[in-house]
Amino acid sequence: MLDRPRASNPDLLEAALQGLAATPKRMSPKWFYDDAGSALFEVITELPEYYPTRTEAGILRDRAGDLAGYAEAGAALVELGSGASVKTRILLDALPQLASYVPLDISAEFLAQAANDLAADYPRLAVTPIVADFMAPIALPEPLAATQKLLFFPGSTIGNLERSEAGDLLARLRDWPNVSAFVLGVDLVKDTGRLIAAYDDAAGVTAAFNMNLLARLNREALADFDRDAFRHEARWNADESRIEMHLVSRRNQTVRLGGQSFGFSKGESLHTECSHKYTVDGLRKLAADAGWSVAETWTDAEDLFAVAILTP
Ligand code: AVJ
Repeated sequence: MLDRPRASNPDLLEAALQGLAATPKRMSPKWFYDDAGSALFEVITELPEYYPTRTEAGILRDRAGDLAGYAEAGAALVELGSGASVKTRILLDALPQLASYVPLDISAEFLAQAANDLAADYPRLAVTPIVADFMAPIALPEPLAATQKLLFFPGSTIGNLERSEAGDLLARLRDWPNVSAFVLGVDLVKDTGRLIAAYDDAAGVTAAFNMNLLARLNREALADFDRDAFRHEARWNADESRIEMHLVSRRNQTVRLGGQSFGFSKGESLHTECSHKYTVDGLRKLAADAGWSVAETWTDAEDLFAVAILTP
């Protein structure tokens, strides 16, 4: 047998081989979230420019009293894309009747850590994390299917999906059995300068978060990206009403990955993320088209962010 180097992450390698061969070049934002990327994202959520996290938490704290009616005793809180599970605590504090917490996340280690921390702070709760990519269909373990569920999808993570994919996901969740309600957080369309600043912060944390993908590709997918040869860019795409993150090549260059070569011309970008922004009406329509009833749409005083309460 030849002793050739092997990619430590064949799924990432395969995704990168496809994404770099595409025009324009692109990668799914799900690849941001290795341990370093997940930790950088937590730093982003505390940046002065990054308003979504603290704004959504404020809405949830203000409305916590109104949430109590949406889950019966013994219900499970099921959170999609749970990350560090910070906002979860607001719901758990407001809903003492919840008996279990099921965080779903793509980053296994981060998920285990967050689940452990939460379980330690809420001894009443059965915490059962599920490593899953919510972009793909999720099989519910049997006991969970039969339990009443309050779904929680905060942070405007749904904004990473194309509008049609977001509709598909909402429709799939609508088919889950025994759901009492769905708490969905969505970032709103606003002044472009404010949006760009949130994705290109002065301290450069979002740039580091974006560039971390190149480090990950080098480490896990046999690539030789020169980080100094790319720069972070946040763009507002008005036609699609979304922020896009790009890694823009500073010069003509060739990158090796998994035994293949990929040319980048100067100014060419690797498109790494879409973050779609909604209007409240657009959010209502998205949910209604997927078969949900819209019970509430709560916003903050500045209309930066919306939390919708959907019912089956
Ligand atoms: C986790 C997808 C909600 O789109 O605002 C933050 C990710 N990217 N800064 C977002 C992100 C750059 C974030 N979501």
